[in-house]
Amino acid sequence: TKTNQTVLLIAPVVDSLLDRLSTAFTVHRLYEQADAEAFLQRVGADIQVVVTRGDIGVTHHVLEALPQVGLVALFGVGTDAVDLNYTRKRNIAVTITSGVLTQGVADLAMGLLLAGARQLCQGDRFVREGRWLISAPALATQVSGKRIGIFGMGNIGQAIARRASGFDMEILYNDRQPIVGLDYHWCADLHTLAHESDFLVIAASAGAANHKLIDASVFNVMPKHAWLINIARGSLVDETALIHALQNGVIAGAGLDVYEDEPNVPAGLIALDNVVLQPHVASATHETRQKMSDVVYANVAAYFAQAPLPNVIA
Ligand code: 8YV
Repeated sequence: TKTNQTVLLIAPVVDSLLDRLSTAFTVHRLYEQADAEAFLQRVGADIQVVVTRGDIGVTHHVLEALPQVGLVALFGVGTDAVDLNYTRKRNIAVTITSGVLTQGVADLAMGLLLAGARQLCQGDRFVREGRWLISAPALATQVSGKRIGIFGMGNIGQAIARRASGFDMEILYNDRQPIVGLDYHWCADLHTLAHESDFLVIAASAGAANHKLIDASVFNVMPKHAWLINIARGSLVDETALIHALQNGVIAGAGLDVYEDEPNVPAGLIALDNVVLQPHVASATHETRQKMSDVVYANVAAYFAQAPLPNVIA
């Protein structure tokens, strides 16, 4: 029955998913509780499923208050905000919205790359502010024919590569190993990739092992004309070192969708004209979010039906 199928929602998700979940199951919203601790003490024992966003995850502390929980269903693909060692130990399954956001995220990666190199934001302001009437626009940087270096060649990295090949770009990548069947140039390490690329695009999953991996040592080997694009996670980049590199002409610019401490974007980045900033929206299209909702719902429903979980990881 509905009452013993209980879901805890950690953070807001799209309304259509909230509506569907609420119609089928009992849904508690942690983010609406004034006193989360008291709330967890009251309902924690009833919760069987946690639904949360990929970028927000769920803390140890909350999971500890849920003795019956058997599934964490992520609205997203990044698992860095969930302690997978702990969920494994507790025998809690984790599902992600695999596959459905690949294209949207790859689209935004190319958007950031083009917006940065072709100065789309500057051009827009130039027209709106009437400056075109009195002067000529500045020259920008060509994208077609350049080298793109993709760090992290999973589904998203490969979708970016396919788009880049449409721009006649030369494609290089780094991943743990060369990927069988991929006809792009594999670089054995990040620094070689960074050194060889006109555009370095970060598409790797994040975790403790690659925290702030893109640091000053990486920026220092990048060509001065190179751009950094990040649609993965802010934690992969040493943001202070990035700001320093951008301020001092160590690299040409950056296109960023993700940050170390969202939604706080450092004033140092905001002050720079050679960066394009987006508010973590790579999967935020009507089409993608609808598919993500469907995947989350399917996994929660499967769990309660004691059926195999379609998108389980680990
Ligand atoms: C979303 C994401 O921003 O998939 C991820 O890991 O970061 C994004 O798709 C987020 O999970 C939901 O708002």
